[in-house]
Amino acid sequence: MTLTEKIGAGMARTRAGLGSRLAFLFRSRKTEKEFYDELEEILVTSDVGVTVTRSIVDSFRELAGRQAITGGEALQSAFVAFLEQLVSRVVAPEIGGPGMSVLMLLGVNGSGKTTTAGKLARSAAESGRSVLLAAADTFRAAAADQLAEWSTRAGVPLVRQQAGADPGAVVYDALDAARARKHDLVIVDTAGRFHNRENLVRELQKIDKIVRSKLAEGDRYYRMIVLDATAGTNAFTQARSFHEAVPLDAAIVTKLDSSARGGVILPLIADLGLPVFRIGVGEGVDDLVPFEGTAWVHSLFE
Ligand SMILES: Nc1nc2c(ncn2[C@@H]2O[C@H](COP(=O)(O)OP(=O)(O)O)[C@@H](O)[C@H]2O)c(=O)[nH]1
Ligand SMILES: [Mg+2]
Repeated sequence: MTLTEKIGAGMARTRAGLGSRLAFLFRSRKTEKEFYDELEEILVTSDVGVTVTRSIVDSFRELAGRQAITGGEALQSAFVAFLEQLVSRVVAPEIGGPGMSVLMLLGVNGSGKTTTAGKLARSAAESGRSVLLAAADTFRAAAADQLAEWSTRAGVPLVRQQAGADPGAVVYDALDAARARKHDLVIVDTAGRFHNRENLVRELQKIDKIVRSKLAEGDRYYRMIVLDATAGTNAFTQARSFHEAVPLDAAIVTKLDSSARGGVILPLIADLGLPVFRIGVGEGVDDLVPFEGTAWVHSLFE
């Protein structure tokens, strides 16, 4: 399967939901006011969020007016082009550099961090990188076991400690080990829950500080939030709140295959300025693909 086909298949539900609602609207005969009211309604109910929906509707209406496009296919093509431009505003970093790369995955429980760490480890290992996994979710005993399964599946080593250990210590050990054994990518899986929110923030900031203190010249460090697309606008709220605690470089949106809405991608980009690095389109090891803005927009309508 090509990348575009894979995105297309993973987007089947979003296409049947958000995509077909949009396509139906563009084919319908409505007054201008009815058209834009309904466009707004579709976007808001597809997790785009009120602020970004308003800005999309206002800018697109202005653009269509300026170009004197009134309806039907021409209007749909203009909207596709408009969305393409919007999702291309920010570009996700590709991982790698002359030195060691560290990728820290953050996000609430169940968002898909451990699964994503496993999928990324496997694809990086397949492309010849020397990968190390770090089990910094020490909050639940099962968390490191789950990552250990992925480490076996991906054929990459794992650094872990017993449940309840200091997650900062795990990261410290992992970075030392990676440096000594010349790994070029360390993927850090973190906890989505601690005794309370303040504790979680403090733990994540501590891990972040440890990573930064261990970086050498030429090393790269990426902090990415993992978001569950089916959480809808809550996923956006999570991204904003984690971004305040630890500055994020990108987002990974999982479970797009399970969402008929999927619109949360738009406010991540348009409001938070966060590029989308990968999207999860299934539970399998290969079901994590680069986010290609143009392919994503096209797959909505095809
Ligand atoms: N359908 C689907 N399920 C996913 C995807 N990513 C993760 N999951 C599932 O979501 C659940 C929670 O994932 P997990 O990695 O344990 O989340 P964590 O708590 O953030 O580490 C698991 O059952 C995963 O198989 C995805 O892209 N699509
Ligand atoms: Mg986990």
